[in-house]
Amino acid sequence: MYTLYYAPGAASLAVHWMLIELGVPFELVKLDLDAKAQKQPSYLKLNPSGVVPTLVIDGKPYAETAALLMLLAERHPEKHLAPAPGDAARGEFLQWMFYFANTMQPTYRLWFYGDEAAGPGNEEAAKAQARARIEAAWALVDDKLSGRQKYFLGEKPSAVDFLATMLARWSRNMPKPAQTWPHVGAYVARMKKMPSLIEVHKREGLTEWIGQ
Ligand SMILES: N[C@@H](CCC(=O)N[C@@H](CS)C(=O)NCC(=O)O)C(=O)O
Repeated sequence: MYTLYYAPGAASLAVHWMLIELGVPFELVKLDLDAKAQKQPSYLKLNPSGVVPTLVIDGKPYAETAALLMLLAERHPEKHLAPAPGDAARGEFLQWMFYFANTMQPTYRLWFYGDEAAGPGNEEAAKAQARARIEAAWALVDDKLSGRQKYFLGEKPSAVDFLATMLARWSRNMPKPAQTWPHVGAYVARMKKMPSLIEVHKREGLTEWIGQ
């Protein structure tokens, strides 16, 4: 049994979306981030970093969005959301999962939590750095998507697409949203047609971005 601790539109969205796509039973626990529910002692026992998501699997809590996507994909191999070890596509799969988790996602944290990285009063400088890095990252991704494949690994979606699409969504109110790049724009338009992505927006009460 799965229990996902989440907040609407946060990093938990990719995991919630994948649970829906997998069609497995799960429970949700919504956290109010503005009320700092993620910093309460009871939650810190599950996730000592005090962030969402946390996914409890058979009573044991696990964290880190990209790891959770990889774990879920591995636990449900019949859905083919991750190439198995030894598969020719495995290297590219790992590369892009780590690119988004390790290179791109932290720059969004810098954008949304500028004071955390640069100290109070330096938020604007941190955001300017973050913006430049996020835009450079989307330019690189645009180049990758300029080939003819529909998804990151080819003709079928994988865990990479769940992470990449969520990160593209996060740029929606930035000066240059990810969809501004032509190949990313075409990719995002394709992803937005995925019924499970539309469904997770409904379930989290999110109206922005998905219908645009
Ligand atoms: N590396 C973590 C980052 C998670 C994260 O930063 N989550 C944000 C929401 S998108 C959060 O919980 N923010 C509340 C806080 O930091 O207090 C992951 O990928 O799961």
